[in-house]
Amino acid sequence: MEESRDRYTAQGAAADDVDVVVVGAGLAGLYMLYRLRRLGFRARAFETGSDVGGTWYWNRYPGARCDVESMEYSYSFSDELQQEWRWTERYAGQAEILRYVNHVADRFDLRRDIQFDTRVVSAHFDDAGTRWLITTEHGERVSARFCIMAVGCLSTAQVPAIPGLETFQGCWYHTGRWPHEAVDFAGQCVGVIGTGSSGIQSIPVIARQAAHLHVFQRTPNYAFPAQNAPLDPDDERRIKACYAELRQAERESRTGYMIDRGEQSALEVTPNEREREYARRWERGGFGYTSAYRDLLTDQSANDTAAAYVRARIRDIVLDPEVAELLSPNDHPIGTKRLPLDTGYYETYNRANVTLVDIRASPIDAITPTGLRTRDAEYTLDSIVFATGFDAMTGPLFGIDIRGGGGCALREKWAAGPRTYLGIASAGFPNLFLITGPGSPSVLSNMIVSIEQHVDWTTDCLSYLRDHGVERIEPELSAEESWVEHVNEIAHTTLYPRANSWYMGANIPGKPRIFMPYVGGVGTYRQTCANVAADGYRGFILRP
Ligand code: N01
Repeated sequence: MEESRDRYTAQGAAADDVDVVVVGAGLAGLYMLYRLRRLGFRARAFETGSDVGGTWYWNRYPGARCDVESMEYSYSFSDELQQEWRWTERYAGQAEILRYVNHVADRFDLRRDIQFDTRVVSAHFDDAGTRWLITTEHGERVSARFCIMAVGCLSTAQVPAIPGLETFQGCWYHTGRWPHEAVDFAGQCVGVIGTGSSGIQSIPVIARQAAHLHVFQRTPNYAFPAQNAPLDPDDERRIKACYAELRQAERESRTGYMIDRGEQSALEVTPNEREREYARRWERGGFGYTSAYRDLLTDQSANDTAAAYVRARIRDIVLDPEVAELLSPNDHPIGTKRLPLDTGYYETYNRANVTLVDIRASPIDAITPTGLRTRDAEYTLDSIVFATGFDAMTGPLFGIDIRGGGGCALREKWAAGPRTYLGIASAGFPNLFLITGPGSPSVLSNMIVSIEQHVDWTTDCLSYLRDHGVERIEPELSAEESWVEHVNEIAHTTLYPRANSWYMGANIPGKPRIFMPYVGGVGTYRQTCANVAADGYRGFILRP
């Protein structure tokens, strides 16, 4: 590759030069390394963790499991890989996915380009040299023509600022930073704070181990059965026989995974028909529920029918009517927060050793040395589990001091909300690429499909730049403004903005409320990106 060899010098020492620095060695970083190497780019990846896996490396909490079916939540880039790997369950658990990611790293010999136990603390663009200078927590500096942020969307764990945590004499954990050693809750009184996907997956498992479990719930959430089961070998054979077609269909779909999408309005069928359809989907399990009718995520009255069905199931399952009522969501349309898929969640509240505490009615005042105090009661706890989520999408990027041309900080540019062109790049930050960034389908899709699309698009772009002698690429401000407006406009044609979700930044105090992912669909988005590239990277400024 033709290169300008400007060398940064740091404290008298020459910095290392590569073509591309990749930040993160999760699913995105690994595939990025694979592609870069095949295209002949010299790349180096930095990873905070001690091994590969990203989300699946950190989220080791009891019950952690993927909510996309395992045959679809896997890479498609190598047919040998997808044919040889054997999943054991319909939805893979964390340990199995981590084994898979390790297998991929070994099979394609990716580890040799990854530096583990290394947090990137800053990435600064040098206008004169057209290079990025990346600094790690250990003080190493690497200079690269291109910088690729493969930092994940849900990797900045959020522990709420509850006074007194430092005085707690027991152990506390965050689901997204779970220890590698087994945590044994046997005989303990445990408190779980939070009832999002992580809480809903971990609560049934912790309840089976602990002497007593208190669940501190601020907002009830809809949970839908995963109906997980061992993977049927006939299903596996059938899918493997036509994997290429399945993967292509996923790429062209709305969500990146296969669902049975209803074309009717929920309001044009009879209540009995609706009930049968919802029951059928409940029995089948999985994300397909909010696709039962075409308007469940765009029409409040349609959505109300689907929400009412799940509330009725909660009343069927939970024996104590007061607890059932407390567990019944009523503040947001179903599906406008990511729908947690559960295994025995509501049934768990029938156990004698589980107590649901309503911290909306009686908020947590403080963590105490012996437990937790709400406005009305004191709870003695041996361990506290924070299932309190993440500073999503922007948090991982803001955790690095990213400065573009003229020293402009990404944090400042995005102070009122993320601004990208296609969710891939941001004006004023040349040669910086975001994998599954805000403004792309990302967290609304089968992540691995979106990751592969972004990595393919970005690496094709790098090849194009190399072949055409282009040194520098960044979005035009006008293209970015139009994209941000489009992302926002299309989000407001749906019910999504009605929920206080992490999609909206609403879970982080002070974070701007902007719907961050692109809701227009994986297939449509993919075509838009392909058209931009086919038009010579329309909307980007390319400088020789
Ligand atoms: O986090 P969340 P999560 N005091 O933000 C509560 C993915 N994921 O880790 O709603 C008291 O959804 C908060 O209450 P409220 C998936 O995309 C996937 O569970 O803000 N409570 C809420 O109940 C998912 O959507 C899988 O009132 C506080 C909970 O904590 C995303 O990760 C599994 C609080 C946080 O829910 C995030 O899920 C797990 C406070 N100060 C996660 N602050 C799969 O299946 C927050 N809460 C692949």
